[in-house]
Amino acid sequence: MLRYLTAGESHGRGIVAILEGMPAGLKVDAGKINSELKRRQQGFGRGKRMKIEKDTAQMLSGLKNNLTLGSPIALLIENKDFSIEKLKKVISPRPGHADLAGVLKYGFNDIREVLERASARSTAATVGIGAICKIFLNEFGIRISSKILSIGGENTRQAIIKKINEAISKKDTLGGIFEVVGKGVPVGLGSYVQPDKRLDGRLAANIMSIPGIKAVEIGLGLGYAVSFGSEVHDAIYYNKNKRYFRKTNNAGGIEGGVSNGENIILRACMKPISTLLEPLESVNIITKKPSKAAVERSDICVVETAGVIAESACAYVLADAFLEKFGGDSLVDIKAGYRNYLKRIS
Ligand code: EPS
Repeated sequence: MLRYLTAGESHGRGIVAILEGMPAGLKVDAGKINSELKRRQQGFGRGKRMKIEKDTAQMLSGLKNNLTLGSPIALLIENKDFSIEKLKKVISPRPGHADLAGVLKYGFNDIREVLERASARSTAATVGIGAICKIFLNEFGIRISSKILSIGGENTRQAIIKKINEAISKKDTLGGIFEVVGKGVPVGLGSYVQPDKRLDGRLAANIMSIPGIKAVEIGLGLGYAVSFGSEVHDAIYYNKNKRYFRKTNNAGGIEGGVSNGENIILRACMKPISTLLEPLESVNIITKKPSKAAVERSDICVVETAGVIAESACAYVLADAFLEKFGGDSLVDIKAGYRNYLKRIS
């Protein structure tokens, strides 16, 4: 139903995204897109680049008078730092980054040719697209949020800040775990009829595609492995308002690859940023001699940012699944279909 493509290098002219499949008649407030882009740039532990860039989206197509036309929506986020042609050659791959695999795969002798596109700067495009998907989902009362659960093993704000300060002073980096919650998601998004229609699979794939993410769990996730079935499956009840409900939500709002009407809950682990100011051992790709890994300007900790990007990835998947279920070319038709569906299942 929905699809998107991104383009752009970290220090190229800008980051571009094209989203296709949004129905006509959706009011898109550019301020909402820009506030999401701003959220992506924030968080304790971000690096110097975020002081240079003030990400804002220029809407190039797909809108007239702030209303979607049903045609592809293209947006551009210009880079203030577009020094790509002048930047130094990089010859010592950073462990953890795409550097080594990238030069070998594409046949480059300068890691710069890899890292410019592999950079997480491209996630500005994901967030721009996600913001439009959030605006769409909000029309149906669906809201997505995220929060940090832990950073470097610490889980209180004070201890987290202390740990990040420790990483800064040690010239090191930190990862952590964040949680994303989707509220107001109706029962019936996704399907069990084909593996690629399963909502949990689609969410996990899109979250795992965010640079630096190494694990995703839905609901109780890995916790399921240590319990009896009777302890973890969410018993079903029915109330006077003619609604099925659960007292627990270990399933994270998805059963059989289909949303079950409870909140969608997922957690993901972001690894520590791989550019280290005190670099690890590596190898010079020209001489093959030992050489410390390259040092590029980077961040110390971006777990909060990863949460914002994951919200966008979820918004994209939920909007896609929503359009698959209630699809139509215009928002009015989708709303009518959605009302009918709610009536039928009540
Ligand atoms: C990022 C921009 C990048 C990095 C970071 C994320 O800018 P620069 O390379 O100029 O500092 O700060 O990218 C990475 C962590 C990475 O590994 O590539 C951004 O816009 O979020």
